[in-house]
Amino acid sequence: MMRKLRWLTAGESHGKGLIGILEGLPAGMDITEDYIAFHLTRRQTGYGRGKRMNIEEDRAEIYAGVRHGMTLGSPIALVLPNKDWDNWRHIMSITPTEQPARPITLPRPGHGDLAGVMKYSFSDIRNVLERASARETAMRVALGSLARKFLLEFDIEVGSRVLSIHSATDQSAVPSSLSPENLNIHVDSSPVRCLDKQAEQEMIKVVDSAKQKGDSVGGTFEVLTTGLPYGLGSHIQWDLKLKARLGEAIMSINAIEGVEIGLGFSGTQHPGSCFQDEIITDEETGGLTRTSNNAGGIEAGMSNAQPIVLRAAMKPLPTLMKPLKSVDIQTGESGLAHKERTDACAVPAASVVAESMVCLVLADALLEKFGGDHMEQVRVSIKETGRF
Ligand code: EPS
Repeated sequence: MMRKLRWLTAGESHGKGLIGILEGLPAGMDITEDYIAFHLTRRQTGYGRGKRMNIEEDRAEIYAGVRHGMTLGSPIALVLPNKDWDNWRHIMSITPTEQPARPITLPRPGHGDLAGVMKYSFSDIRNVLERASARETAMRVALGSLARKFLLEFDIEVGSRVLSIHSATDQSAVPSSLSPENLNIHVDSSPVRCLDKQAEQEMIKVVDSAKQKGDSVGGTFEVLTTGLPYGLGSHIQWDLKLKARLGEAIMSINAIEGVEIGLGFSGTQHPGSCFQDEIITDEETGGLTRTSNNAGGIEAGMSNAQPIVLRAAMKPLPTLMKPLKSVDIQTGESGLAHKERTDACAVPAASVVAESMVCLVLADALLEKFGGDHMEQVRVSIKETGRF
């Protein structure tokens, strides 16, 4: 449901690399490969990742759309090579090979293995798992960093933190003095990207324990956005609603099984009189503000100038070192699911991916309302017509 931006990714997890194209960003925005690399590194860190992350050192090359460090308004193309490709040249060979690798035939419950081979009539699960892999989210973060830079030009900040991993929960609130960018600086120094130090230790423990048992753990995280004006998205049609657009983007992330905005599910425990955010005059600015932000910054599908608060749930990853029951798709015999190198926990990485998806959706919605061909046009439009 992108209206002004268009983007696509290509690439298999153990192929040559990932490719992404983002079209629709205005001309005149400064961008460097270092800025993109900074956010790619944020996604790679996080307690519980497997050995693959020691191999990859993600750095995207800008292939098109930028000249002398500035966007041209033309499609921006990024290439992100897989360092691991050297170890996979034979298995993932693009040309036919005389001795193909043994096919994978025992689908992992919870992965795309079974549905994928049925859908595409494959006899080798690798033909599905390579693209179903969350490796692809590296390119989303690369493209999302372009959208993030665009938003930052207008003081719109997006940050995130992990709220829980398995049974370990961080109950702390984000101090109002901590902007989303500062929140990121703070939690990026935590191996599990959480604020509370005691919760951090508990989270590390549950990841260690899962790893020891050959198991995996999921969790929840929160994405916060500040600085948005009124009126991104619209109430007039289902596919224009900002809430729907964010929901779609977050639900498209691998292993994400739920999204909530504001109080979300827990809001149902409050009567309307407590849930709704009363409107008052801000004594300092003379403008309008709210007594609370239970709606999470969106009302009737439009941003309401309050911070956007979004939470999401990631299921435990399906590749297990102690595999579950499965059936061989070639022989029909019972067996144990395919087992390969994986992450015991990827919740911290998923929170950075979710930030990136939020950046892409919000940049799109901002351009829809204040769009222009050049950054200066967008700046003037926001300054003259934006209401905060
Ligand atoms: C993934 C399995 C692991 C992860 C991978 C996602 O890869 P491998 O099978 O090569 O060890 O490390 O994530 C990434 C490569 C990444 O960049 O996030 C999976 O099956 O989804």
